[in-house]
Amino acid sequence: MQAQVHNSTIELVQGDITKEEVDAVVNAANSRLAGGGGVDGAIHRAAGPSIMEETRREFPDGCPTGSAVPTSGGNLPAKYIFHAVGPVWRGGMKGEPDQLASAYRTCLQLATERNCASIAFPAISTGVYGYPMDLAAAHSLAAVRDYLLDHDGTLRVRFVLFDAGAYGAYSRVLEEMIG
Ligand code: AR6
Repeated sequence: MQAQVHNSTIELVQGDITKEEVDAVVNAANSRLAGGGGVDGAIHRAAGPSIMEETRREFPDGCPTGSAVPTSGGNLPAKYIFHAVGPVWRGGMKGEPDQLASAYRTCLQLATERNCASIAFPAISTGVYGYPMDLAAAHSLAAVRDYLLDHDGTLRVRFVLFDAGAYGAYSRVLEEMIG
C-alpha cells in the first residue's frame, strides 16, 4: 500500500528490512548502541561486525532516546544505517509519543542531509520496548507525514513491517490518513 505526501511517498510492505534496497535502513537500537535481539540483531548480523566497530568508535557515548546516529551500511544493500532509539513504553504519559516522533524525524533529517532518495523504517519500539502497535502506527505515520509536508525534497519512505499484524495496523492508519 502507498500514499503520496507532498512530493514524496509513504509505502507499507511486509517483510525483512535487511533485504531492502534503499539508500538508508533504520535500526531500532538501544541508547548504548550495544546491539541486541529483534531487528537490531538481524541488521547487525546481516551488515557484519564492522558496523558495531563503527558505532563504538564514532559514538562511544551511545545515542539518547528520541534520536538517531548514522553509520555506513556494511554488507547491507543500503548505503547507510541510521541507528534510532525509540522509547520504552511506560503507559504513554511519560513522553513516549514525542520521543517516538523525534526518533523518526531525526532519521528523516539524516536522510535529507545525505541526499537519500529512499529510506526504510521498521516499527520502532513495537517489539521489546512494548509500544502498542496501533498507537505506534498512528504516531510514527503522523511524524513522517508532518516531516514530508514540511520539506520540498522527494523521498521514498518505506515502512517494512515484519508480520501481518503490524502491516494491518499501519495500513488501517494510513488509509484513514489519506481517506
Ligand atoms: N525486519 C523488519 N522488522 C523486524 C525484523 C526484521 N528483520 N525483526 C524484527 N522486526 P524490536 P524495539 C520488528 O524488539 O521494540 C533490541 O534488543 C519486530 O517484529 O526489534 O524498538 C535493541 O537492541 C517489531 O515490530 O525493537 C533494543 O534493546 C519491530 O521490529 C530493543 O530491542 C521492533 O522490535 C529495541 O526494542
